[in-house]
Amino acid sequence: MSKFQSTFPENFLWGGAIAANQAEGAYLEGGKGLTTVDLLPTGKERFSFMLGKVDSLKLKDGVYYPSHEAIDFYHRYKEDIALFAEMGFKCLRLSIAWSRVFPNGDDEIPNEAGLQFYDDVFDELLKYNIEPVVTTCHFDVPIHLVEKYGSWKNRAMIGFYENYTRTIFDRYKNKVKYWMTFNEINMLLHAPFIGAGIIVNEEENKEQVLYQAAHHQLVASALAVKACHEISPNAQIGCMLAAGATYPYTCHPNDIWEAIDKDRESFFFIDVQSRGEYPGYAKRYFKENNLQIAMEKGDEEILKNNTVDYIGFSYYASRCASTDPEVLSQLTEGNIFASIKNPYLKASEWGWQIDPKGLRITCNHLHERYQKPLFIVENGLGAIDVLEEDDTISDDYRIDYLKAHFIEMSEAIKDGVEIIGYTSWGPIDLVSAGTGEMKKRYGYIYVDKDNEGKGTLRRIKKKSFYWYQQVIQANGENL
Ligand code: P53
Repeated sequence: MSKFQSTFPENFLWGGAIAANQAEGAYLEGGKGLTTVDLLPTGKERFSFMLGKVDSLKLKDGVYYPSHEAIDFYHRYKEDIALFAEMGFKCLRLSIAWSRVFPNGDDEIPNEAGLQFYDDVFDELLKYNIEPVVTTCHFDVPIHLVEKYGSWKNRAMIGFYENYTRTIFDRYKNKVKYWMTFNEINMLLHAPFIGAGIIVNEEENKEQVLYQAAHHQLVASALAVKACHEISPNAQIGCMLAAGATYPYTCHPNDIWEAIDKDRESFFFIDVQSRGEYPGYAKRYFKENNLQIAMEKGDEEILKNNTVDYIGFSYYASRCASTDPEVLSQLTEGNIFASIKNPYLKASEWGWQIDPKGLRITCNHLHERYQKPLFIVENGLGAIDVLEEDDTISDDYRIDYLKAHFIEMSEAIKDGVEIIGYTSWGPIDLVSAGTGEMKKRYGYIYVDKDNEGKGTLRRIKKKSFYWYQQVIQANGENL
């Protein structure tokens, strides 16, 4: 049993989290291939695209694609990492773009320029003793795999992903100690195109397609765990869940059950990745809904023998569940996970319900369910910031949000939950995954760029920069 912690452990990994497609830009440089996210525009059209209603896999003239330049981390990573180091980061979560390493996804030989880029980034981090925490796939499936194979609908993806992950585990085995397989794996059910490169055809049984794709991802994830343990025995590899507790809207038993049921849509993935087998409730669901999940001999054994070392998750908001049609007619907007409005909570400008205590609840739930270390790999407030004439940004609302969440995180640690680290989302402003906007900012560092792509890309420290620097320095003792 791990030691009781009355406060943040000494080696707690404070840091921030970014993703290749939302930060790097340079979308075709260094031999990189096109990915799903490179096709996502901004505005209303983006949402239907993300859900899998995709009319074409070609770029269109006259459309602005925010990932193409993003915040140009590809060229500015040294400057950005120096700023992270100045804040005292112990780790940086980032993702490798699959299509930088294998531009088409099914190539025989990896692209050396892509591999070299991440070598350079990891070296730069290690120079400042910043631990890289690496997601193998953060929403960006090489477009060739979508066109030729239908992405994760197709079992062939398992082999391509295994080859890709073996390549990067081997290449970076002396540099990376923390890995994660698929970002927000449960996103597949809610937004299949951004989640897993899946286009849903009208004639298909959507659930059948999605759960089959989920099976392929789960086997692929387990094979990545296996490969990581073989190639890099000192590394740890985790899963990544879009978390957030679901509360029953009332104490009516039907609402209680509804909340459990809603959470299980997400836990389903982690139950397989962490416990190594399909849970009974999933088998029942498949049977009663006539879903046939094609499995090959050996799949169950692969899942059983290769479970994750830790549970990575994002936490932005909690949700409510109800069975009352009256209540259900008032769903909140602004998030892929539509939720009933919780009358006790305030929401962000994008309608995400702010619930610090929900983080403590989520940590306790996950700990009780899996009995493995947790890693909070995304959390934060997307808000509109104002750059004043004197080049300052007073983002007190962000400090308030983070502070309240940190206090609840420390409560969870006192509850006995083992937490490896905390990486806030977008420590430097970057492109929003959900909306493609730049003005939905999460950073401690402001980036001069607007929703239309205009701006100098200049980096400016916000008030929260200095605040987070102090939190890290005091290891959370000063909250
Ligand atoms: P944005 C919702 C919608 C899209 C991606 O989201 C999401 C979520 C929240 O669960 O997941 C993560 O940028 C994701 C990041 C993303 C972040 O939430 O829409 O892993 O890529 O940027 C925040 O505000």
